[in-house]
Amino acid sequence: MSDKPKYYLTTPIYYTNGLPHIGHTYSTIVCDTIRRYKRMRGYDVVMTTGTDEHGVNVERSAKKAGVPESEFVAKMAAEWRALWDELGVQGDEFIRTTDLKHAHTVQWLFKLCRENGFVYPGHYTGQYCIYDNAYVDVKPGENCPDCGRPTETVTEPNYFFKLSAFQEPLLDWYAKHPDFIQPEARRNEVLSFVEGGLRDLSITRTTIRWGIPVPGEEPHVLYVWFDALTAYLSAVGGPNYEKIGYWPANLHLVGKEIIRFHAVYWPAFLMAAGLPLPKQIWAHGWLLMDSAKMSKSLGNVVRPRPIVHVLGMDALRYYLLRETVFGQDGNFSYDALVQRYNSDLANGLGNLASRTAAMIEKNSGGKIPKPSALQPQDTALAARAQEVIGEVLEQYDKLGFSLALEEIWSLIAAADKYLTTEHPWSLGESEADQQRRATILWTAAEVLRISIALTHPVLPDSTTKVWSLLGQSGQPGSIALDGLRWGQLAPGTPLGKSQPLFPRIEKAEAIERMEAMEKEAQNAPSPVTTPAPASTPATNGAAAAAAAPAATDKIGIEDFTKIEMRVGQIKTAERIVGADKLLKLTVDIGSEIRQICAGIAQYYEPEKLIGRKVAVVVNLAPRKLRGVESNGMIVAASVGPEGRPVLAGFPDEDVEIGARLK
Ligand code: ME8
Repeated sequence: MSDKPKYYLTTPIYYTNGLPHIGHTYSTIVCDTIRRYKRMRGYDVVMTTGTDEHGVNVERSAKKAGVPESEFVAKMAAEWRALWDELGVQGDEFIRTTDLKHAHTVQWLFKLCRENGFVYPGHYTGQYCIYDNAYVDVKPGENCPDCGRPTETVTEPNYFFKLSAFQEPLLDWYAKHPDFIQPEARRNEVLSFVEGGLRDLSITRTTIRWGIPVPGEEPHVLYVWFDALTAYLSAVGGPNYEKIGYWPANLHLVGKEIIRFHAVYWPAFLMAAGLPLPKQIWAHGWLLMDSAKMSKSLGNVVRPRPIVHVLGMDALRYYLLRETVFGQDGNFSYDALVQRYNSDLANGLGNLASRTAAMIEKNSGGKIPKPSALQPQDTALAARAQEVIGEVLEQYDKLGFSLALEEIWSLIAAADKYLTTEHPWSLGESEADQQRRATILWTAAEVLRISIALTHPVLPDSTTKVWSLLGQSGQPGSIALDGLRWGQLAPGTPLGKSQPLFPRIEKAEAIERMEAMEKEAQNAPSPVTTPAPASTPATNGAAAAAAAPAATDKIGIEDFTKIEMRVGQIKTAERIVGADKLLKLTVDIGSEIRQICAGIAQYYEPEKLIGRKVAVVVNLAPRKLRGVESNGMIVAASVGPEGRPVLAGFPDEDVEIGARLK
């Protein structure tokens, strides 16, 4: 067992009756950022996310899709999981409330509450909101006060939880643990709710089939919130939580609309069962679209994938954490997103990295130079960087992501200004000038190294590229932030390969592409009703020409822009044993080197392909061909009846590697 201090945090366990939008993405990215940050501070961290798969809503959605509930939720959970992977989210535990280990934990918790005298049988009649899975305090015929949708009158025999018995214990707990609920406004809201008196809570249902049964008491199934909240515990051992060692959680991060479930019901269930309570519940604000909460029911959602396809996952992560003050509501706008991308990422971090590396390449033989006599402006920048380290860690500890990033970007701006005022490019070749230039370039590179270490939890992808550009070993995620100090950049370290970070993008075009993809996604059928795409190896090898499309098959420009094609250069090519048609290629596409399999082995000699420029579809999902991973597709014409592949190329002009085909 690790002797590092443990840190356990959770996202909400998301409903599977819809697909993730950037509201869900926000909570998950925040958790992932905290997870990465805590690791860099020396903690043994576990993060749980997952899917909340029971309830009448799922019953109805599955019926509508014409599939069994289990199939419905399995497909939806896979979609959620895949998206988190694409966003670089490193969840350690993905718990599904249909997992067997979860059902056991829920039944165990119910049993403990019952044995301790906090569960009793009764009947309940009330207005129920099937969308929020909660009884609501309205009259028959009235809509849900939370989501505005119709409620249903439900009468059923069920088991009650004696929530009323926990008013005093909860108030006592809140008083003794002033940081239990964050931020302050949410704490006050919960306090006044509990001070107003607590009514017992119905925690089983007999009107719903799709849920975790109460053993020996069928048709009672457990109330979805009793079920879902327990997922936090079942992910880390359930009844064996002590042995696993991560419970109680340090942090449940949720949106503000579910604070009551987390800060009142959940601690009451745990108290009733005699189990330890989580240390903190943090309820963040909402992402708004046109001033309303972004939500599936209002239909005003924006999905993460189009943004990731056009700007990259780091751009979305940066925007979400920088633009909204954590805890408050924040408006989403494509305009602000692209603005931030161009100004902070392309012109800020990206530019500092590329200009510093280019100058070191040119003047210092591609090795980190050795600084010599320092001038006041060098030491001032060093002092500022050292100060920023402290301030950023302090902000991250308070979940002040926006301020932390502001600090880092002020350091980047200071380094940019320093380069401009010191203008190392205009120094000559005298010994003194060379030494001065070396000092300036080392100083700029050291600012970059520190900025990268501090930014890594938010921008995992691009910081990894800059880290290797600076010739640093390992991954930035393994930096110990507690030991980060000015002056640790070793002179003489050779730079790594330069990779484009944040290519500048034309705003109108970027927005048009994202909006077109978003529209397309909204009109797409649910993944549960859509058959999986047929597996056609040719699409990942050389593109075999499909039959010419019929006139009615024409596509719009928005479909075409979804395909990202770039100029690539073949670096290596080799045959694959046991696959006569396939070649394994490595292709430089500007931003990275990709491994791609192409079905051209019968027509092209591998050694003759080296150095050849080709058109590459770069945003195809990776797949395995004959056990070899292929990450992209080389474009080729298919000629003659046998479909001989002829590689598309650029014979007339020397095109830049990575240039986009439009
Ligand atoms: O409530 N802005 O699941 P859910 C910011 N299954 N965050 C948002 C958001 C927005 N516009 N919309 C959603 C459930 N979220 C239950 C949770 S936990 C044991 C059970 C985020 O799929 C935010 O974190 O409706 C919110 O609390 C959560 O998604 C709701 O996800």
